[in-house]
Amino acid sequence: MQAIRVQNSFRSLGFAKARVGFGLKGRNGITVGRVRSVSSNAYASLRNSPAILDSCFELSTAFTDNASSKGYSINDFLVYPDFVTKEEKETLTSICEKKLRRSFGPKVEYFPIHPDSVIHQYRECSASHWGKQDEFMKEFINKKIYSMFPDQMEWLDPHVLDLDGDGEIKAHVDNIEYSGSVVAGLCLLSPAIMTMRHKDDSNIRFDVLLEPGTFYIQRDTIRYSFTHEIRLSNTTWKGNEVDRSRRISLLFRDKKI
Ligand SMILES: O=C(O)CCC(=O)C(=O)O
Repeated sequence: MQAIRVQNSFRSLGFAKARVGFGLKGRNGITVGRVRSVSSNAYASLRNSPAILDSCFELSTAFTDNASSKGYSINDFLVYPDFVTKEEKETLTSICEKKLRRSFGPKVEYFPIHPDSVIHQYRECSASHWGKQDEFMKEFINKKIYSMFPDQMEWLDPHVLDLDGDGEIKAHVDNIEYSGSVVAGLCLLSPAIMTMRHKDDSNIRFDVLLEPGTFYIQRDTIRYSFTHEIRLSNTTWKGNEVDRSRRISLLFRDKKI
């Protein structure tokens, strides 16, 4: 059985209204959306479609066999491929890169290992402010990302994680003291395969293909009972080689209530 990392940073191992956007152009030409309401009941009912389950997931037999006895659900890892358009991906990547440059300077140097010892060859910053793009990004995040969740959820500052081509993320559970029931990510630049393993039995696992432009939500049973990792060695998806190179993810965690 593999070791589970539980860290002391943010990694360690009702029916209120929410808002969903559908189609206004923001200042950068990005679609940030008009606002409509959905309930937190609708959030709880979100499901991966059969087509997404087929194309983006690989479940182990042990995962399927133990789901009801162990009480976890594959719908606690939701995948939305093509969540943003090509134009939006480029705009968001450029904004994230500018944010990284302001945090670390123009020379691109990756840190070999994070103090939490989970992430290798990476740069990471939290973003309470996005410089000149602040208004635009906050509107985008509110209307496109937070609108997927119930209104009463409160959010920590987003993080930008830049993983070099030879970077990787070891198995961990995000610190349950630091944040709430959601770890969500918007994936940019290159695809990655994320592996989730049950904390008590690493045979209970599934892999998820995260293409650039995908938004994923890891919540509740999967967020708490499964580790997640992105390994350098994991580069084959359904028999095809995945082009693992530099990847940026924009990460959202809710506040612990
Ligand atoms: O980059 C990602 O999508 C996941 C990042 C991650 O595992 C973390 O920040 O704890």
